[in-house]
Amino acid sequence: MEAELFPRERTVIAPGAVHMPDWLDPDAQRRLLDSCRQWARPPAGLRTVRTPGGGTMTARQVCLGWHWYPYGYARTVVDGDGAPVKPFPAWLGELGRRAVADTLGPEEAEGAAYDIALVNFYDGDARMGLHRDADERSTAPVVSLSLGDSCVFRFGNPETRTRPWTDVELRSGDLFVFGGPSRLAHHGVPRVHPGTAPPGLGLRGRLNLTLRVSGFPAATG
Ligand SMILES: O=C(O)CCC(=O)C(=O)O
Repeated sequence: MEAELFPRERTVIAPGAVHMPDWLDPDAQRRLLDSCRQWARPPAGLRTVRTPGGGTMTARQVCLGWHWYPYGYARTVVDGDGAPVKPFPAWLGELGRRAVADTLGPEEAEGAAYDIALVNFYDGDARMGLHRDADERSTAPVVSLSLGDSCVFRFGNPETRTRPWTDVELRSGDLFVFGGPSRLAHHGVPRVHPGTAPPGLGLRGRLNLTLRVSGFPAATG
């Protein structure tokens, strides 16, 4: 990305919702992309998500730790190949806690046992409608990491799918964390800007990882 006239800075978008530009350096982005490529392989790999109304989500998805389907979690890909969900690696949980400590402070990160990752891949004109991440039992902050093409990330309010909202440009390497009063805010991706990924990354399209704490008892599911 060209040098900015004004450097992008940490911004509080709403109470408990923080955008931290360039949190992952180019090496960290490449390593995370390599992992995403592994996770995307079958079994339990990248899939098209079908919604109960008969539609499909345009972003394709792979899950770690717990498998998300509309609208719940399971230990196997109940709406796909039926394989066990891939494990959630300990290093990703550490990354999640560090992300929360760097944005909301160390107290917020304490005890946040991240155990779910949803990895969304946007190519073509994929996007994501406004929704809330409300299928988890824990109120721990959601950690969002972006790789590849930049996008418009729409961050709204917990009450309605309508305004007020704030449109934030998320670029490769950016971190966005939402917790506290913003944990259940509506959010979505109305637009991805094709061809804007850093040339050295080697990704066409956009990947987003959200890390979440399930709050589920370990033995169920
Ligand atoms: O792609 C993004 O930045 C948002 C992803 C998202 O909203 C989700 O996984 O629930």
